[in-house]
Amino acid sequence: MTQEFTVSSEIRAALDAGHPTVALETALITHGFAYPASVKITLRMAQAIRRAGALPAVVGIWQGHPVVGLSDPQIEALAQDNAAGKVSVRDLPLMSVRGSHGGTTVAATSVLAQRAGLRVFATGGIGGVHRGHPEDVSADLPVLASTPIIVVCAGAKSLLDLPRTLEYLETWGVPVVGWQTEEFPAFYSRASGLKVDFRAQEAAQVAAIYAAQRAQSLRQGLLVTVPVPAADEVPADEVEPLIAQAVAEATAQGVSGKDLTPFILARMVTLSASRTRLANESLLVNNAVVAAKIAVALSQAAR
Ligand code: PSU
Ligand code: MN
Repeated sequence: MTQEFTVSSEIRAALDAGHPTVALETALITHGFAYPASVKITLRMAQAIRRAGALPAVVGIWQGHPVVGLSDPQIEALAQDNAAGKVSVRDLPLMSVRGSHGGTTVAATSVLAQRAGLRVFATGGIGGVHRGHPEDVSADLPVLASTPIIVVCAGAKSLLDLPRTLEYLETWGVPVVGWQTEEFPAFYSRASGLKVDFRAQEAAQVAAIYAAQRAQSLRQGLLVTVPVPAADEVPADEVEPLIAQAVAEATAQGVSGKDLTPFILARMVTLSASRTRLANESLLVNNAVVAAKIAVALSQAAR
């Protein structure tokens, strides 16, 4: 039997030594950003994680095989491969037969990273319940409900149905922690009008919640939501009409399923004259730093 997944020697050594590590996804490379912005943002996140004292582990599918700790040349090749797939959990076994490259979503990245022994993962926005299509629920949500990993994000994009997304997380027992905020952030915007379950002021508190979850034998993950830095936010009243237009275009063109999120993201960048792309990049780097702080706090708690 082939190996379930490969862990790079650098990440293996860090895990064995109890050194802080942070997982990164690759769907944002293959489907979130155009080349070469896709590579640049991932390398910026990786660098921010290293500066904050942790080791980045980029997760993706290389020639059909899951890898935790892709090399920089592999990241580059993945980003340049126009045929690379968007890989969620249901796609993992299909990829092993296809043998092609793929970018892993929050769902697939969480599963692979957690099994490799990582406890923290930094991303942009999680998938959720789609607005107007409550039957389209991202696999990110059930995975969060069954995978003990800390996912650091900027909330969920307001193109989703945020109240329904939070209801799902509540039903399935996933705590939603606000990073120095009471309010659930809405990705491009800091405000959503919705509340988180707990406000954490520092990384040690997040590490303590995660430790309590484990001590209580809970299988859920922990969602940490960090507002986009104020200087780079696109306020909700500016984002809303763009989302409405992008969603209407998707419906008119029959875009659905796994293509919906990438389609809307790409349209948002065009419609906002790249302001949403800048906000997206800013929040990704910021989330990487917060995730690294949490990873460091987890390592210190273990000493
Ligand atoms: N949010 C972003 N950019 C992205 C994604 C989410 O800001 O590229 C990706 C993530 O990988 C997430 C996925 O897991 O979209 C959700 O897709 P879907 O709704 O098809 O599950
Ligand atoms: Mn979907």
